[in-house]
Amino acid sequence: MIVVLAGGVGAARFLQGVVQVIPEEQITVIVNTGDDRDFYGLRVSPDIDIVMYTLAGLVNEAQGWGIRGDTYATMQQLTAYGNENWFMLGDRDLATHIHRTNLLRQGKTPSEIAEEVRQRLGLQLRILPMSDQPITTHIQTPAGLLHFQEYMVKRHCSDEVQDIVFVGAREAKPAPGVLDALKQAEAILIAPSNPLVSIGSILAVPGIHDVLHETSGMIVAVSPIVGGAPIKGPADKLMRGMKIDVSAVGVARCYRDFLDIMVIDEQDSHLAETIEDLGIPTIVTNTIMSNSATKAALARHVLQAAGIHV
Ligand code: FO1
Repeated sequence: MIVVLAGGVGAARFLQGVVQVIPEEQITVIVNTGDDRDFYGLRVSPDIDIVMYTLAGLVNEAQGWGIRGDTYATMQQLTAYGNENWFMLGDRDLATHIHRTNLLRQGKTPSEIAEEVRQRLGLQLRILPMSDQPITTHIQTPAGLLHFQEYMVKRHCSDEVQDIVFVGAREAKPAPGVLDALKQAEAILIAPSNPLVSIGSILAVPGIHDVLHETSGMIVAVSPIVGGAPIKGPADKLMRGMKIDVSAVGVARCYRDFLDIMVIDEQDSHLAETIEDLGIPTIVTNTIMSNSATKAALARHVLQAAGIHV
């Protein structure tokens, strides 16, 4: 079994490659839920939805989130009622949040709901939220402690980043199956996701970081930073705020205490030596996932680096 630690868009695209190379039933994805937030009384779990919509072929490819061809009539009416509209939820996407919230009210857990939706969407891989308890990523800024979606979507990452806080992490537990999957994994792949918020929140769940030290499976990470900038999202602003070099070297430093192999892009080949000096063997390849073939090629490289025959 292969475990993938996943955030949103970058992870979903990476997984589109992984499912081409190994059977879906052999993949367990542990997904960040630190970005979850309630809107209009509905629980939105963006990274779980991004991963599921992408693998089910439903995603709006241009955005990387939401459902392709979705309409926004409900949002328009909510706006007419005076609601805020900085987080755009499409009509069909809202069905997912209504369904999730309804099941939560019936007493189902986030991992039970993820399993239910996965089956309904016809996906074969296992999708586990990192925790069934709420852990919410917040950014400490001069304007106060902001929920990650507020920092990113509402305020367009314009605030100075002073700290990253995972509210609720200390009291939370890994979701059922998470620790066992990590212990039993033949390989653990860290998707090209934001190391500080997406992967950082997974690592903040008590027990997960420790198990990464104990597991016998190889741990291989793909850098989401290429040529000194993230492919998507605000990783650069967060890394700068946290005084981490905005480069594949900075990413490797985030993971250095448990990482076995780092995968970086050809554009960053000059950084391989510096990462190897940290004691992390480094593989240089094309990590730009522009089409289905490049996604599969990257997945093959990463799995082979982890010692998996593909
Ligand atoms: N990102 C935006 O920048 N603007 C939006 O209005 C927005 C809506 C949205 C709705 C559902 C969903 O699942 C994701 C959505 N995202 C939106 C993306 C999301 O905020 C981030 O990409 C993830 O949280 C980062 O992993």
